[in-house]
Amino acid sequence: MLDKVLIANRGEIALRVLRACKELGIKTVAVHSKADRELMHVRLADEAVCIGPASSAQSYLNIPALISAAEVTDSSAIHPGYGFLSENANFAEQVERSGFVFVGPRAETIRMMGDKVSAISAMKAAGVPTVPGSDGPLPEDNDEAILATAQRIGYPVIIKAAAGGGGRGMRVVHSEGSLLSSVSVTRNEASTSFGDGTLYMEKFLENPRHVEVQVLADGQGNAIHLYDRDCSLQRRHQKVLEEAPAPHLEPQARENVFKACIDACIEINYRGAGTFEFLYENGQFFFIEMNTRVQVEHPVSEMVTGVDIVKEQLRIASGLPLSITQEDVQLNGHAFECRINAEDSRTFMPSPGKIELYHAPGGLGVRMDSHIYTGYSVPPHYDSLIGKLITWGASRETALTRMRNALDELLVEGIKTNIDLQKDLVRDSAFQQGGVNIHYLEKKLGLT
Ligand code: MV4
Repeated sequence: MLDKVLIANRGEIALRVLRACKELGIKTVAVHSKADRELMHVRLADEAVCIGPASSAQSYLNIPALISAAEVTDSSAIHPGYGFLSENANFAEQVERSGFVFVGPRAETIRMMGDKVSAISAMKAAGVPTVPGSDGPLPEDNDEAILATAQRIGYPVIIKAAAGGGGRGMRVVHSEGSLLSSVSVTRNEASTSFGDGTLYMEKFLENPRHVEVQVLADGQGNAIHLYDRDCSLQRRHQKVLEEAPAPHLEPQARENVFKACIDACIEINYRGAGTFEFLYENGQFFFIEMNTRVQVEHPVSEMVTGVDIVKEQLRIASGLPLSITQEDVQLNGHAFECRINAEDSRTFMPSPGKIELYHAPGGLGVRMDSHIYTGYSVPPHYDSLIGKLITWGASRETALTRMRNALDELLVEGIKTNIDLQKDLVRDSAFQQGGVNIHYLEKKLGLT
């Protein structure tokens, strides 16, 4: 087992990784900016290293400082959490070249998945169902070929940047007349934003759900899935409320997609935790992207399987095989996660400031993953996530009832939060029925 892990992150995920390390008897190193020296991850880690003066995100992106911190503390590995450097292949490469274990996939896997064109072609080759599309990059100098590709796919189509993902660098095209100008604008945006103007094209699915499959693979020939999550409730590509399993899926399509994900992990010799993102429409799954990190919403999968995803990440990074087989993973009950954000309920703008009172809910089937406390100041510059409230129940209805009650117990005073929005959502009748699509929340917010 790894001896000491440096956690290259802050906030709730730094605490999440700390807890997993402690259960495994792994020593921990926190890193922090000067402004963050009072934070919970610094208090709870065995050691802490200040890696920068900046109160902005810069410190946590400073690769030389992170590697120096690993060196001076004699750490054996670096866990990146999510965000920051978690899907940066160059970081993973530098970590490993410096003699540390990167808790995540090999750099080449991260690079492959970061390029959405190569990710899709690898998954398609492995038998994962993909969206009908260009099957490769759009040519830079052949307008006729681009028009023909769109013709073959059928309008509407969506133009996406190969280096994009998570909703950045995309444009929907409804008819031939606007195709070439849209391609040109999207290419310029992609070049400017990502330094790579490579584009691809897909059939635009009008009303899909966002369903993802959690996997774990040890890079030693073993791979398992931890079932699915529905993350359709989102606003401007920011997920708001997630659940596991995804409700009302076509059973055969679902079993097929689980098998395809596992086969793909074996095929590419995947190592670590990963997420296959799908659009789900009319009973069919369409792969769009793979995430090579632990995700914000991983707890809902943990609650319905009993598998500690971060502990498995650390075991895999230690060179150990998966501690469980697929037969050991039983889907049990239902879980929801409400993201608690420090934000203005009308404008959704971040709302930093001092938390005058914090009281976390409790009880059976209630989990609060958060780093905040009464007196904590939510800093500006970072994303607005201040915690995740997760509930479990033997049935979806029980889990949802627990979430309603837990949200009523949750007190965060002194700053603006989205708690009232979450209280409203868990009482929404379409959401209570289950299976709303990716447009549901934005439409609801437009009306209310
Ligand atoms: C799509 C799509 C419809 N058709 N691709 C947005 C985020 C990025 N991961 C992929 N996205 C989409 N890709 C095709 N072929 C609609 C979206 C999309 C979306 C996807 C998942 C969750 C929320 C979304 C919100 C708007 C658009």
